[in-house]
Amino acid sequence: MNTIVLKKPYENVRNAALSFGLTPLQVSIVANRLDSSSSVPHLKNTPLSVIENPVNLFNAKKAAEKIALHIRLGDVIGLWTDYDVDGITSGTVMLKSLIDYFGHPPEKTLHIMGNRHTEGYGVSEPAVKRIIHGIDNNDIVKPDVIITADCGSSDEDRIMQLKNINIDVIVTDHHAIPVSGVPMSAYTVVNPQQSLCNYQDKTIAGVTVAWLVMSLVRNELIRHKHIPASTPKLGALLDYVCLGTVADAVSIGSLTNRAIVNKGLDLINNKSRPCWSAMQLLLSQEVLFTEMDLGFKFGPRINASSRMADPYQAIRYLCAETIDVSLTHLKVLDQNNIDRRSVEKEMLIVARELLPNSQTDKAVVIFDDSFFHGVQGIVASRIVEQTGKPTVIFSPTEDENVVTGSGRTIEEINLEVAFKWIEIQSPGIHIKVGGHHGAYGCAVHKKDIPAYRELLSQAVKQQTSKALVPTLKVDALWNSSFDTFEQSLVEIQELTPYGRGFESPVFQGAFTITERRFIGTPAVHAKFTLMDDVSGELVDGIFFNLLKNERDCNVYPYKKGDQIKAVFEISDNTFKGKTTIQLLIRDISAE
Ligand SMILES: [Mn+2]
Repeated sequence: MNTIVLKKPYENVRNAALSFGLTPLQVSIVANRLDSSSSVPHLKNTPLSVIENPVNLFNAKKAAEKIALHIRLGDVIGLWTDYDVDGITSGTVMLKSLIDYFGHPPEKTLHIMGNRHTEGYGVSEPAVKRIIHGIDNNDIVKPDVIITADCGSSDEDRIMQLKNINIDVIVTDHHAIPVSGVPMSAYTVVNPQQSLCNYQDKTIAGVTVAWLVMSLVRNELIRHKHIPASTPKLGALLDYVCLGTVADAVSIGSLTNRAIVNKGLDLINNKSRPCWSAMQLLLSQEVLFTEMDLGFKFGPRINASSRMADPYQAIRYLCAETIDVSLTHLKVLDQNNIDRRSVEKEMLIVARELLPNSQTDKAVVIFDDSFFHGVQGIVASRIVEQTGKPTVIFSPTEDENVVTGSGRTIEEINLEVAFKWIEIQSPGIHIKVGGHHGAYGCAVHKKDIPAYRELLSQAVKQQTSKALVPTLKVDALWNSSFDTFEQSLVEIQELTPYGRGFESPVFQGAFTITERRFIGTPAVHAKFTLMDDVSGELVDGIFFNLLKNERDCNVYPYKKGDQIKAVFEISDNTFKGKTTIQLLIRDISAE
């Protein structure tokens, strides 16, 4: 059962939004999400001009000069990225920049990703050994320089090993800087999180940092006349940047991120590349893609490749030169995703059985020998939804004494603050740790799990004294100042994109059920026709996974004729070319 909480608007933003001429519905959306009024005028159709000059990114120019030098020398350039969507798109952006825009020979461009299961996140020890001893024991020359993206900030030891064999490492990243500081052995570190960085927007994705650095490399190469001044700017790569941004769940309240998502979606919907057409074919998509599609359809398929199999499969899909080839690769990703879902389902059942009964714990830490590393973050998210508490799911590694964990959280609790607090309380408990506000990963000794559970709970207690329960946040009670559902949806869509930090609006209203039936196989979803008690308007509603199993339909308490309170989002549903308004119901209770 959810606790319903009404969001509190920021008054200064409310006033600014009102005077800027937003509708009452839009005012409540904006004032519940932003704490500063300065971005109000730029929220609709945020233009690319809001993106700050990359020169302001600390060390970006130094990095760009060095990268440009290696390009001019024709050196072998290694690109080292994380294996999630942000990392994979970062790798793609850097590959495309080097090869397509800067004319660097493909055979002198190496993309290196750790194996999620055997090598782990970031610039990991086993992956460094692969480089020191030759990539996969092939006779490929070692890279002369390595550029990281979306990783590297907490990899000093490994970066030092690379430096010792004369490979300079340029770190580009957006993850939290560890307590011990930025990696000293790196040639330079570009990361908006570092205290010396004056770049205003600290919420950009790893792929955005990589893209900004590459745009400075372009300037450098033009300055040195290595490429013509007519070389196009890197704006056409914003489709990839957009995908990484949405999938990494960075804040969509940020104007930079909003501008990137708007432009990227335009490119994707204009089928600027075969991979976007292939996705449309696979999904039989009838309408334009939205940021929700990127998050819920593109992201999981691209992530599934490293979770279940080979991360390079996702690169092959994204970079394919024809729709046919792209679709062939996408079908493999799609199968990986189907496998991922079934593993996730089984793991979630076990995790729910292992959930402690204690209400006083402020965090959940669960380990089981059967757990699978590739989906532990997703399972952690589900447990957060269920319990309302920050959660770390641990799974076994090849070393029987060591477990790796993924943490997820609620908005109010900052995991970066939490894991740094743990680090100070119990130095060395983390064999490895890294992440940011919303998510982190770590490795600890298996014997330390009970201690870790206690530490995480204490760490969360430092940030809140409130009892943590699952909550549903509601923007406003549905009222007569709002327009019809159809017009309201238009107003909501004027403020796209939505995502973390700028969530899709949720309302609570009073309705009478005029029709109810259960659908699906098994029939656990409910379809309603509802009458809005305020306006008398009739509207369709759907409540996915309302029942635990089909048999419960006879005992479900709310039926035709009942007056209820429903928490809902407004959406539309297109079926066979016909679009109708449909409320996505999240909670029903007695009026
Ligand atoms: Mn990232």
